[in-house]
Amino acid sequence: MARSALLNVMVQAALKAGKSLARDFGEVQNLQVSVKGPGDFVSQADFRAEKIVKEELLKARPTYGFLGEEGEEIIGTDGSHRWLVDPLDGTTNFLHGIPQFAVSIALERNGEVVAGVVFNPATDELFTAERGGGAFLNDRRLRVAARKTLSDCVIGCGIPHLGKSNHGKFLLELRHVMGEVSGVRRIGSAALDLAYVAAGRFDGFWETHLNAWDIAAGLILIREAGGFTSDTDGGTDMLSTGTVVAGNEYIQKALLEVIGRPVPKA
Ligand code: 2AM
Ligand code: CA
Repeated sequence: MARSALLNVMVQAALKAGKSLARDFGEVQNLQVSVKGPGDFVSQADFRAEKIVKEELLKARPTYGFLGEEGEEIIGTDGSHRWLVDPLDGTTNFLHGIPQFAVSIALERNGEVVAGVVFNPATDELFTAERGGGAFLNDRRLRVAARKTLSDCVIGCGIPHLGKSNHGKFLLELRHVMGEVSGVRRIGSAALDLAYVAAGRFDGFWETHLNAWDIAAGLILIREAGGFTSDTDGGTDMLSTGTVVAGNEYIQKALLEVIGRPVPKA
């Protein structure tokens, strides 16, 4: 597997930030038992990781724009390139000592995602993809799962929580999906969920109310692994709508149809 210089920059930034997160994750496990809990500490861990990623990326490409979850957007002098970065996707897991979180880094060129890296430092799994070059988990080439019928499939999703407005809509989608598939899973990191679709671990995935930095890297991983993605309207505007439906060519279509079904008659 030959990585381009740009992808190497992204990988180095993800590994360095991942090292910082892994160290902080160890501390979270200690703080877990205190009454106050590790809340403030986790916000610090988040900022530290974003700072590392930002420094690494801007050192290598000083003219590119940068949009991260934590800070103000930097508008680059090179108007055609922008980094989309989530330094800690799966914050709730991290806070609770659950080892399912990731650094997610994507590169946009003229509004299109051309490279992506998702790194889970707790499992040392590094997912990478660049346009036309395929998708990889560490050194292994990835391919989406080949199952063609929903009844054989394990489908990932995101579940809304306190403060989100879409509880009723999600329950309706889940009601339709769970009646058609062999299992539904919820990891809690959209970046990892999408990487799992690319790796064939999940046959499909859907979630709404996401941000561009949660999904940009995962979307190219899936595309380069031979999979398909759309927003919940069937369009290609996932980064702006913050909604994703993913799978191979059969399951993506089937899932889109199932989650869009109307309320059943009583
Ligand atoms: P985060 O962990 O970086 O917040 C969980 O369903 C997925 O939704 C995660 O990828 C999570 O990213 C993302 N997400 C986006 N906005 C969120 C929010 N306001 N609260 C919780 N999760 C959010
Ligand atoms: Ca996120």
